[in-house]
Amino acid sequence: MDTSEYIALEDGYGAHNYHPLDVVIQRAEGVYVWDVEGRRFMDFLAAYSAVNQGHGHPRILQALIDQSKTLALTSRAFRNDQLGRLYEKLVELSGYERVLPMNTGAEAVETAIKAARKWAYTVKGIAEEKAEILVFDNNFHGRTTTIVGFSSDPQYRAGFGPFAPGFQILPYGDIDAVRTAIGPNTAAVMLEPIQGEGGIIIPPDGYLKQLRELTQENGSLLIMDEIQSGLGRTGRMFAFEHEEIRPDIVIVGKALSGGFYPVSAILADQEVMSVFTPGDHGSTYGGNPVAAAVACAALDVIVDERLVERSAELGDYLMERLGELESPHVKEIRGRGLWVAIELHPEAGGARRFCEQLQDEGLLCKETHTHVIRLAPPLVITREQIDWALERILRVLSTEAQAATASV
Ligand code: IF1
Repeated sequence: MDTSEYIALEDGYGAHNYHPLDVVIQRAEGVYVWDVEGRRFMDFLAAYSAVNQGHGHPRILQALIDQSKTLALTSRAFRNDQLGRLYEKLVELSGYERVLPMNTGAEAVETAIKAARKWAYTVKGIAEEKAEILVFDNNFHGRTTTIVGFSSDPQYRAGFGPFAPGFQILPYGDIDAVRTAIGPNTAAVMLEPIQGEGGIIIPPDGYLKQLRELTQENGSLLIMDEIQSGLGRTGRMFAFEHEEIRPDIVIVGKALSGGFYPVSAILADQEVMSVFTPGDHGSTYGGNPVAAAVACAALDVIVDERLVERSAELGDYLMERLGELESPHVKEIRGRGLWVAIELHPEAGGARRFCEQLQDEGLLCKETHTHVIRLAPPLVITREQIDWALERILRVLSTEAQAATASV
């Protein structure tokens, strides 16, 4: 079958809940993917930062194979010999005392919400059913009805109500709005330290530190969703480290398994995690032996291959080279580590067509929020591969500019 036949097959039987680029990928390795026609592309999305370690990393693959051959699933009704290893590794890596493992990012976000609410009632002493969690516009924390209930994106909410109460949406980056909204019933403030889907939105310097101070004064929890920003993406193990704060709950996922298997978790100290008593919360696959073995290998790769440092060094290089970009279409270029947004002026007509031109040049990027080209390659990328990608990005954005100018 060729590309169009694969697309017809997928579109003929699947729900149309995505609008993907028309590329049908068949295999992948490192920073590269190949489509069914044998065309090679460089992946500048890395499955939304789930593939920080590069596609098909042999150490993680081997862990998946070995563990799957030995013991795949026991359920948490029994113990297994892999879960404790993952707990220990995450505790050593993060400095938090406890781990609660789940599968998808949304499940870990829901777990953080349950932890914050139960902590609010049993520790802070908020009246039952009165706990409130402050969240922010342009957030993305997943697709469950509770989570989309506090999304500011009309499309994520349309048709899916009624929604869970107990959330207040505030402008992201505006500390005065938090100072006004935080109160005796505030259980927690939850945010992405850098908003991914929102367009790689970096808050004002000092904002995270001010949130930390405000939540400490108020006696509420600070929850960081690091599912996309974490595990090296921004040049630190966790993006909150750019402001040297310590949240009360950290949510991890995606690159926690290097793209091989859904693994997520929340990290917290015993004071928060001890609100969960046996039977409070769980999941059939959460903390299963394959998830644990794969996540251990994925974390080892991040450390042993210095992916955090690479992200910082090569991210600086990428930003420096993008500084050469001369295009009337570009409004702003921003980023941290190997996570960069090229925001276009609305007159450019949207980022999608630039992504489609880059696809023709052999580079796969994904637009976000209409006007932003998101650059997020696997953290194993080399400087030479970045140069290869930059040549195409600079050409497409500047050529397009010439064409547009010519057509005026
Ligand atoms: C889709 C977006 C990115 C996340 C953060 C929680 C989750 C995500 C910060 C939930 C997931 C994914 C979901 C996927 C596409 C992608 C995405 F475009 F949807 F918003 F990355 F920006 N917190 N993000 O980024 O994790 O339940 O998916 O494991 O839904 O289309 P999940």
